[in-house]
Amino acid sequence: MSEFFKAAAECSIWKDEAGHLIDKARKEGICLAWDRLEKQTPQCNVCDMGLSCAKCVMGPCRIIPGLDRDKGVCGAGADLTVARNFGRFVAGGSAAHSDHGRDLVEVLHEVGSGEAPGYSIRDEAKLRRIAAEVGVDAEGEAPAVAKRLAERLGQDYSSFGPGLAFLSRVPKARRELWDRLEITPRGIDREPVEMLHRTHMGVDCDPVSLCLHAARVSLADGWGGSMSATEISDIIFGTPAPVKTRVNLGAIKKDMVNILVHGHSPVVSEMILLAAADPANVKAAKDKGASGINVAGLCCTGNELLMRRGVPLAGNHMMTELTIMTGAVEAIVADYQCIMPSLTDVAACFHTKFITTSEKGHFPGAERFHFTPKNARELAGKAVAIAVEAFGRRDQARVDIPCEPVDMLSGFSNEAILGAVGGTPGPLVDAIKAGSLRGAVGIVGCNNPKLQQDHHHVTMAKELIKKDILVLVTGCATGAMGKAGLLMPEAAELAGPGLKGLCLALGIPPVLHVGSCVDNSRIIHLCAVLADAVGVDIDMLPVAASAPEWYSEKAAAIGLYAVASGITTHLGLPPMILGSPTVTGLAVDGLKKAVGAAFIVEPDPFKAAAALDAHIASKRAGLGLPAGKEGSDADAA
Ligand code: MSK
Repeated sequence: MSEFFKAAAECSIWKDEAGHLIDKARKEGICLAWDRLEKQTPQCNVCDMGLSCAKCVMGPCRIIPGLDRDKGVCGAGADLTVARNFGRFVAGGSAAHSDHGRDLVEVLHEVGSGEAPGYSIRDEAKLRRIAAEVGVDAEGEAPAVAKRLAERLGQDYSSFGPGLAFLSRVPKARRELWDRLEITPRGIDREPVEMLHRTHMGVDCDPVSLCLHAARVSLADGWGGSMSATEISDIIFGTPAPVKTRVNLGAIKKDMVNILVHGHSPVVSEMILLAAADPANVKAAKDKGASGINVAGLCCTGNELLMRRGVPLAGNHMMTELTIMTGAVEAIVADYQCIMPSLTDVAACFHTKFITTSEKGHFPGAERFHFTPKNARELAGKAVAIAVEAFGRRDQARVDIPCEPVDMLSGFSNEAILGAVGGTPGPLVDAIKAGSLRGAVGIVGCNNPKLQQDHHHVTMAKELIKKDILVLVTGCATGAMGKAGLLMPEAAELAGPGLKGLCLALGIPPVLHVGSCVDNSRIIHLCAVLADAVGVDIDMLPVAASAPEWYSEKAAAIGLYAVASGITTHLGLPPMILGSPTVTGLAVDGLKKAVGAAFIVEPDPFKAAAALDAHIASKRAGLGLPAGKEGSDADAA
C-alpha cells in the first residue's frame, strides 16, 4: 500500500471516525440515528412491503392477502396500494429537487433585475451559451440575458409553456420512445401534482399506468428542475473546474470558529463563505481567541461549495450528527433537505448554534433567518457573527476531532471532463470503442443507517475501476469516496490497465466528483452527449448507475429518471414495493422492455458490481465492441 493510501486508510476506517464519536455519544447519553433505528426495530413489515395506506379516513388499511385482508376499504389491492405509495414517494423526491431548481430560477431573475446584491453572473459565457441553446436572445447586457433566461426556464414549471427547455438535449430516439409511452414530461410542477391527483382514491386504479406516470414525474425532475438547478448554479456561481480540497471530520479545525453549511442550495452557503472571509468578522473571531473562521460543508450544500470553491467537506448524511459530537462546531447553517430534525437536539448538548435560512425549512429550537436574494449578504454576516459569539462558549475539554483530513480532487463538471479530453466527446468515445475505457457508472446518493455507511459506495467503486469502468460520483457518496482516497489521481493504481492509462495521461482520478444530488443531471446530459456522438440511444451505451446506500425520496426520483432515460440502475436497498408482484416485476424487468433499462436490487456490493460489470459487457457486445480488458492487472493483484 502506497503512503498516500495509508494516509487515507488511517482515517477512512469507520470505527476510527464515525464509530469513535458514536461511542462518545453513547457515553454522554446523546441519542443518534443508529440508536433511534435500534428502537424502531423491528420495523413494520407491512409498511416495508408498501402495503399500508393512510391516504383516506376510511382507513388506515393494511393489505395482508394471506390473512384475508387482500383489499383496503376502498377496494384497492396490493398492486394498486404499492403503486400509489411508490408514485407519491417519487413525486416527493421530484418536487424537492425541482423546488430547489425554482429557487435558482428566481435568484437568476433577481440577479438580472439588479435586485440581488452580493450575487452576480460568474460564468457569462455559459449564460449566453445556455440562453442560445434554449432559444433565448443571448445578445446584449448579461443581466438582461439572465432575466430572459430565467423567464424561459420559469415557464418549464407551468403546463402552458413551450415545453421543457432541456428536452432538446435528449437523443431523438429516446424522445420518440417517451412520446409513444406518453411519459414525456409536460411541466415540472404539473407531473408531481398530477401524481397526487391520480393517487387520490378513485382516480388512476391501474398500477402500470401509475408506474409509467411515476417515470414521467421523475423525468420532469431530471431533465427539468434538477437540470435547471445545475445550469443556473453554474451561471451564477461559476462552472466547476478541477480543484484540490480535503475531506472528513478533520475539515473541522480545533483552533478556529467552525461553521458547517448543510442542505442543498448554494444560494445561502456562497454568502456564508463570503461573510466568513470578511476581515471584520475574521478580526472578531481572533478577538475571541480563534485563529480565524473555517467554513466546511455537509451533504449537498457541501458538494456545491466543494465543486466550485474547493471548500472542504466535513461529512456526508450519516456524519451530520457526528460533526456536532466533535464539540468544535460553532454553527450549522442549514437550508433544506436531508437535515435531520435531531440536529437541534444534538446541538443543544453543546455550544453549537443551529441556524436555518429557508422560508420552507422550519426546525423548532433553531435560530431562524429568512434569506432572500435581497437580504442574503446582510443575514450571512449575522449568521457568522452568531458563530463567532458561540466560540466564546466552546468547552475545549470536550473537543474531539478524531482524524486528519484526506486530500481529494473535485470540480469535474461536464465542461471540465470534456475539456480534459480536448473539448469534444470524440476521445472518450474512442477510448470506449477501443476498450481501454469499458464503460462508466454513476455512483450516487445517500447513506442509510441500515448499512455500514460508506462501505458499499467504496467497495463498488473499487470493484468497478478494477474492471476499467470509470466512476462518476455525486451527493453523499462523495464523502465516502474521498475518505477512501479514490478521488485523487494516485487512485489510478487501483484501476485496471486501460483506465489507469487514461487517468495517468490526463492526471485525473478513476472516480470523478461531478457534484451534488441535482447534479445527477450532469450525468444524464453527458450520457446524451455520448449517445449522440456514437449515434445510438442512451440505453445502448455501456453505462449504468448505482445508489448503494440510498434512503431518500429524491434518490428514488433520480433512480427512476436514470432508468427512464435508458440507464440501468442498481439499488442497494429495495424501495417499498415488494408487496406488489406487478410493481416489482416492472421495476426489475418490465421497464427493460418499455425503456431499455431496469433496476437491479442487490445488497451485496461485490455482487452488485459484478452485475453492473456484466451489464456493461452486454452493452459493449450489443455495440459490437471488444470485451475490453476484463480480469485486469489490478484484479489479479
Ligand atoms: S444530501 S438525498 S443524503 S445524497 Fe443530497 Fe446526501 Fe442523499 Fe440527501
